[in-house]
Amino acid sequence: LPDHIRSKVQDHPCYSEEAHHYFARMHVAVAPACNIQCNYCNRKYDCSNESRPGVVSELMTPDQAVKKTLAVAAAIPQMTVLGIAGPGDPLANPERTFETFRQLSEQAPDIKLCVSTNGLSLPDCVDELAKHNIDHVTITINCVDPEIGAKIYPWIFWENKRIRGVEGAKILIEQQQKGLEMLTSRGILVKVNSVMIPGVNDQHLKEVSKIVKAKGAFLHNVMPLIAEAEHGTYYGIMGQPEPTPLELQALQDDCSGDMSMMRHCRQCRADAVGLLGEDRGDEFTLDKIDEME
Ligand code: CLF
Ligand code: SF4
Repeated sequence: LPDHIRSKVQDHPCYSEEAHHYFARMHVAVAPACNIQCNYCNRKYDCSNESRPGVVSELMTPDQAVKKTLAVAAAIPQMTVLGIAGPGDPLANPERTFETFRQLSEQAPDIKLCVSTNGLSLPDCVDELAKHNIDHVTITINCVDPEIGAKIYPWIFWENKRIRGVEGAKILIEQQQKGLEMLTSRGILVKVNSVMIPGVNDQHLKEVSKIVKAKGAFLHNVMPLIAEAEHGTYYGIMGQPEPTPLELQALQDDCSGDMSMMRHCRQCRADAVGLLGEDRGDEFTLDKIDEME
């Protein structure tokens, strides 16, 4: 890797396989609203942009999030990255998300800032992301074909209107691709997450991988659909099968000819704290942080 990229990824547990053994990340759940509907989502729970559906995070204000981040940074020195990844879409909550980033970039400039989004509002937010020195952005891109998109996204909320089906998916795809190009042209590292939905987009994700690589994405993270019926997601109710671990690995292998694949994702919740796969969030609830003071 070139030096300027290595310095950005070497202590980021998601962008570097190696780093995830040593460095921790934390998420703050400051972003409740969302501007699209994914068929794998249950809005009562965390956004599947990054996180497992089925876990409710403790929603907090930007001030509370900053307080929590500083408390965790003091307690866990390996915590190098603060991410905002839900429970809704961070960029559908720009005031809350950017107020959190603004305070942290002033008060804890050594912590790397990271954000995950469905991409619908991304082009409008690129300037603001660059302003706060956000070097790592994840876009969840499940398709580049609106016909497939219509099977994943029943609607989007766009210019004060709900737009359904192929028309909505087309706008979402255009915004995602435009946001991706804007970020990579500024040298911001982009990871693309894709949810593998058997029979819907599994074959198509190879094409997605090619296209996002050509546009400069750094890493592709193909994650398995989680569709347990008790989460009340559309796919769960419809009995959509989840990929098996072998099917997931085969697709990751197929995509890997085109770009670096992330294979150590743990589908974290929107308030996760600690090494990947570890969740120390319960040690750092707002009540406990108040007690620490
Ligand atoms: Fe969080 Fe995501 Fe940043 Fe990492 S998680 S916002 S890039 S700091 Fe990492 Fe968790 Fe997988 Fe996400 S293991 S779900 S890829
Ligand atoms: Fe749910 Fe996230 Fe999709 Fe919004 S972007 S509908 S919160 S999974």
